[in-house]
Amino acid sequence: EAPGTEQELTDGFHLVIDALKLNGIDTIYGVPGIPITDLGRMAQAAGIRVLSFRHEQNAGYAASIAGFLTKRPGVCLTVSAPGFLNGLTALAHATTNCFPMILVSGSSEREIVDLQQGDYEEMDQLAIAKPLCKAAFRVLHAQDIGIGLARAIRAAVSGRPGGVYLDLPAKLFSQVMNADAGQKSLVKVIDAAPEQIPSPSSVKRALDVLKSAKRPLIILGKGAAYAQADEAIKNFVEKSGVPFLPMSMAKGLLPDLHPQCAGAARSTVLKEADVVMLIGARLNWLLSHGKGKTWGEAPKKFIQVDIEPKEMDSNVEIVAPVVGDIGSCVSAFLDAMGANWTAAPTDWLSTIAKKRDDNVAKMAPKLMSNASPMDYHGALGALRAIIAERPDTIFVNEGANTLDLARGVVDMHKPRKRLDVGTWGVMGIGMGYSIAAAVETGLPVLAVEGDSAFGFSGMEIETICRYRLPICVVIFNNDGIYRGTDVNSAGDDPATTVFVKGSRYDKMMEAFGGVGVNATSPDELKRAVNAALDSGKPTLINAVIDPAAGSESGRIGNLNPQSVLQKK
Ligand code: OXT
Ligand code: ADP
Ligand code: MG
Repeated sequence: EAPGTEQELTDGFHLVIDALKLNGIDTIYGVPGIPITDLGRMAQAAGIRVLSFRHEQNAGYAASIAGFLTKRPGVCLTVSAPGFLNGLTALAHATTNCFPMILVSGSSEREIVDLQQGDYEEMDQLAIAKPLCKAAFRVLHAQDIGIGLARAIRAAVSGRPGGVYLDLPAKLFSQVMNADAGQKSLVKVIDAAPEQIPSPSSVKRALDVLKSAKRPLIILGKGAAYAQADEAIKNFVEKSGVPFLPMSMAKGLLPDLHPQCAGAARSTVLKEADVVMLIGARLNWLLSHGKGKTWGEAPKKFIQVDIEPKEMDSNVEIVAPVVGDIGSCVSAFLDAMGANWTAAPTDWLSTIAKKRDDNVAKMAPKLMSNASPMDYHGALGALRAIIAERPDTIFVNEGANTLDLARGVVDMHKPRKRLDVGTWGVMGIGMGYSIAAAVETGLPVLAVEGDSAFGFSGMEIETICRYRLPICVVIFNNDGIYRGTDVNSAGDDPATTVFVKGSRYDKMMEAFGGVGVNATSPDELKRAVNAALDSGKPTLINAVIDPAAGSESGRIGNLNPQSVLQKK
């Protein structure tokens, strides 16, 4: 055969890009460098949106939340060894949170890496990624790129979603093959996350248990938000008449102000419920493992709806496991409930309503405070009103007090509008999440960040300005981690939990051409946020919070180990 002309050839670069496009992947989050700089350029030229970050961890968090928001794998692209490792935290985070994501990383030459001969950025990346993700693949030949990407996509989104690693050695990109054969080698993934229909007997068992309850409770988790079965879930909850408790990122799946919402009566419902149906929520630390003081004395029966069979009985006995995708499970419940389902007993509903109204009434006056410097409640009262008026805004949230208090104060009105630290309680998701939320949804984003939390991804405000994204970052600046008042009694160094007092984070934003505002009262804060959301201009508001206002570790101070020898 005569050697082909340029038009008849393709190479690794182009096959990767063609494979992504064939599978509808239109956005890449990453950081360029050897060996993937040209891949990014060519992808951009081919119409893929390539967002270039300042640190791979933030690009990775962006990809992970893109997966949560779209049910398609978010893609993060990194260079070898250090770039790969920077992205790996986010890949592990995606796996832990059940978000579909693919970390695509360039890597060095196999022959040299395996003999440990000291290649440029040498590292056995596949081996390192494996224990931290759902699946890991390496492609050595251009003709396998199509299959490699197909496997990565399917692994990320099918069953319980998670993070997948795809290793692409530098040499692969310049490998050449016949263009026709190359095109034929690509795979369009059909039905990547097939419906998983629950068994009819498991559906009947679950409804029988639910029907027998005197004090039933439904707990909605972020798996339910991910499922995008919003109507079916709403119909099921309403038809059942059962009160529901949203986990943090499930807030808004049904509105927080829904009459059946028990969010403001959390401890009461967990203690007193006799039957608990978990939908896309795990009985992990956030639910005290389904046992102990939080759950009260009365015996409980758990029903669990989850796509992952191994989740059942992970912490306590599940009397009615329902394995399937949430959309199918909830639809099956609706079908099997029939026309005359009896709603939950009214005395249970009124117990909850009373507790909820008490808690809401207790909080109300705190939200009206216009004190300066602000406390958390005063500042959050202003933000809560803004979100009520602009329910489509995506609310990103991290910190300790900044997180825990915002979760309670700021009601969510629509599904998948609250994005936060998730299963690990990790700091650093803020700017990556905000960028992906703006890019994937086109909606405005309000990121409410503790000053410490912001520091983990703060450099990405340059990225926000560069892409002119409609993101308003509010920093709750209390001069430190939890509080800004700690002192070091042993020497001249500052205490370990405090920062430079009176820092002006708003000035950082101005350095990149964004809008910076210093807000010292709830009124100023409210004006500045409204202006930012109206204009869509990248904005950072330094909200000055009383350094003494917070408490150690927010609402989870009980998790700190205590020294027997030294009491705080
Ligand atoms: O029913 P009761 O009476 O009990 O009342 C409850 C509700 O019914 C009621 N409620 C309401 N009342 C009235 N109205 C309304 N609307 C309403 N809604 C609810 O309020 C109470 C409380 O309700 P809640 O919040 O639902 O219930 P509770 O009991 O808190 O729930 C338990 C949990 C466990 C589910 C919940 O607390 C939760 O989800 N917690 C998540 C906590 C979390 O993940 N925290 C983040 C990690 S903390 C720490 O690790 C930090 N670090 C270390 C670090 C990390 N994380 N990562 C990395 C990479 N490196 C280091 C650091 C560095 S935080 C941190 C920085 C902190 O400093 P910042 O400056 O950023 O932040 P500041 O603290 O602001 O300074
Ligand atoms: P939360 O932190 O909100 O309590 P978790 O992350 O602990 O939520 O739990 C989410 C659960 O949802 C996981 O066990 C996961 O397997 C499950 N899940 C995710 N997507 C689906 C889906 N489409 N159908 C059924 N279960 C799902
Ligand atoms: Mg702080």
